[in-house]
Amino acid sequence: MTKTTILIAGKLHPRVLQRIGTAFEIVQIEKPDAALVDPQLLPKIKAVSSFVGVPASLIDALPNLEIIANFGVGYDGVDVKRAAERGIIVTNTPDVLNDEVADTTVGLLLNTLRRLPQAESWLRDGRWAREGNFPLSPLSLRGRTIGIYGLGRIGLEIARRLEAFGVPISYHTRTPRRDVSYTYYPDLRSLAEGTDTLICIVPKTPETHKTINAKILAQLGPTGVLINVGRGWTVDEDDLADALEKGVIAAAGLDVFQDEPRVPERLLKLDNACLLPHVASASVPTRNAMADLVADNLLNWFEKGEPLTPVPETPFERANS
Ligand code: A2R
Repeated sequence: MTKTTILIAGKLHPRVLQRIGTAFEIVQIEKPDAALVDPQLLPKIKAVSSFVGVPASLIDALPNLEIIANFGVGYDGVDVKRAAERGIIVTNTPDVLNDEVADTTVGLLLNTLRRLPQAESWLRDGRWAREGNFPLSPLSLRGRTIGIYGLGRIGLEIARRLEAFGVPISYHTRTPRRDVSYTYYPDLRSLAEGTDTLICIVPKTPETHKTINAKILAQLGPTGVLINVGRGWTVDEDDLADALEKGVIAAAGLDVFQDEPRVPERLLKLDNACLLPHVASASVPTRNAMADLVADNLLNWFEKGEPLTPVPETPFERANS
């Protein structure tokens, strides 16, 4: 029997290939560009897996495509509208990264407030011995009020962890959750007005573009702190750099940027910005779990005709549901 052909578009976690390499015929290309695929292979490809996204041009070039298995919970790089129009299932990797991203968010928050990376540099540079104690951090988690922008799978785990720190928690989503007692704000502006520590964990959608802008940052005020672990897309980086330079807010901790891996020079220069290279889910165990979910979606689709974690835009009606 001929094996089903799967296209791996761009660099992907090696465990995905280890898991599916024997069951399927694998075609690998450097980036998601149909021009890089041997034209004779295009009609054979029934699945695409990618970490960097799948544009409409690639979807259009594959007449027999059935499924796109995205590596990551955010699937904004996949043209999901085009996939849905063609009846192609898109899967992502929800839940398996919630704890890791939430843990990292708390770490980034504490690093931003207590300046722990700078304190370590102080020690390593010999300044502790030469100059004495590291300066007291002007900011602390004590007395803060947390506002979470996006209380989905990950946002909820962030909230649960912060509960243990004894800080009040509020949130904004389009629809209030019935299963939590945190204070709900119906819009982002009032959330920023009512809190001083804004944590962003919403997806990249047309509605969330640059929603954290000068007006929102001004509402946070001079002791305000912004933490972004969602997508760089959501923050107006020029407005943020202005706010950090002028003291409109006190500090920011960012794991995500608009044009990764490029980080604006203005942010790099700022001592009140704590910057990470998009590592929130980037541990060996969590990336392995994400790779397994990608592989299991593909295996389940071709062996049992069911995806495990289809995205809401390409729903899958199970025969017995
Ligand atoms: O608005 P709702 O009720 O659908 O709540 C979702 C919220 N959200 C928004 N909140 C306000 N304004 C919007 N325009 C908006 N769009 C979405 O974001 C929900 O509370 C949350 C998303 O949660 P989940 O879909 O469970 O995503 P998860 O797994 O927490 O990941 C969030 C994002 C990913 O899309 C990646 O970009 C990143 O974290 O890794």
